[in-house]
Amino acid sequence: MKKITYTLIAAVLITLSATAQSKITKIILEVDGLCGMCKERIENAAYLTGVKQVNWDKTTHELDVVFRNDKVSEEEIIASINNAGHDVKGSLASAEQYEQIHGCCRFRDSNLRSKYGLSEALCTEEKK
Ligand SMILES: [Cu+2]
Repeated sequence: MKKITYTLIAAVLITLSATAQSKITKIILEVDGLCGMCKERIENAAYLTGVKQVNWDKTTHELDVVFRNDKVSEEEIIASINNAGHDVKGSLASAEQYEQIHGCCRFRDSNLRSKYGLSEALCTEEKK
């Protein structure tokens, strides 16, 4: 009986410490994009190991990310999105990274933006 009690206490302690260690973080990033193809590209880029949930809203441009901060960092997620060619508020994609973006997804193009009813791009330097 004593042994069972100790085993139970040990099990409870292990469960408690595991819960304390797995740190689930939720962040919302503003990510520029236009269409459903952008959504797929952005979400795939953000879905790194340790990321539990991603959802980019085409209208609000908000990307919800739920991740384990002991497995992956916010910086790594942002870097991956930039690497896929998309601008994140506070961290724009380089010209080379943006170059990979498909012609119909050129979210910095002011003509395309107005077609989608979008206001000014996060990247205001380059209008092409
Ligand atoms: Cu697109």
